[in-house]
Amino acid sequence: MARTLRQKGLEPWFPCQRGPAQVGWQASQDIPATMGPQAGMAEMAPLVKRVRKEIQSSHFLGLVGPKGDTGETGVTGIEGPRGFPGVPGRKGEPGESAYVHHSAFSVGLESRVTVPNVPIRFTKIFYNQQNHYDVTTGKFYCNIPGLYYFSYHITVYLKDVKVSLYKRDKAMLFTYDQYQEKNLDQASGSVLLHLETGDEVWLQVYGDGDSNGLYADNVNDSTFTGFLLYHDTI
Ligand SMILES: [Ca+2]
Repeated sequence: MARTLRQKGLEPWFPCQRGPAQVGWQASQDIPATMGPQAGMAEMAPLVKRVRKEIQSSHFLGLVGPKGDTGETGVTGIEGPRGFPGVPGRKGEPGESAYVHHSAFSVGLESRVTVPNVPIRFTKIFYNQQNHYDVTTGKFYCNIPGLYYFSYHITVYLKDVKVSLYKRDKAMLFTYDQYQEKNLDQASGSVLLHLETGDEVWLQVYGDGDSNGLYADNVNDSTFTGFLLYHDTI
């Protein structure tokens, strides 16, 4: 192709020498002696126009230009389809048996209390499945550390009643009821206590022994109840 262009009187020309995009061909016989690489755009315009015309008529393709800048990031595509379900996880470890955290009792008097200042023995069993209440001693023994609820409901007859709920040889709760002649009275108390393993809880008449009017018969009960509300977390 260069030979064909030269036959047409064109010579290669680099007007500004800034890059291959500005390389072209011009009619050698039309280049003024004063026109070189430093020629102004106004002087070069006619020659550029003629060169372009010659290039178009000879189907001349210019040299490949420099690579352009990177384009902007495209729009985010649509979400893909849902994946397959994962593999099932391993079976968990067996949990703690709920039974180990059971502790409850509910017992009642079967006869009048006559002995003061010793644990009252409640021998009528409403519930004592774990045997944490000892019928022979009249004491509840803590096997599970935690928070416990205790309550007692006492029938008062013939004498006043002064009764205390003890924990580890210390009276925690006091109840005093004065007996009214020819009448039946009731006395009661309840409390929440935190117990450690081995703690003992019981009811006991306090005072000089003259206030032991706790009473029970076939139609009048006196009861003592306790149960674990929350066990301590380990
Ligand atoms: Ca009373």
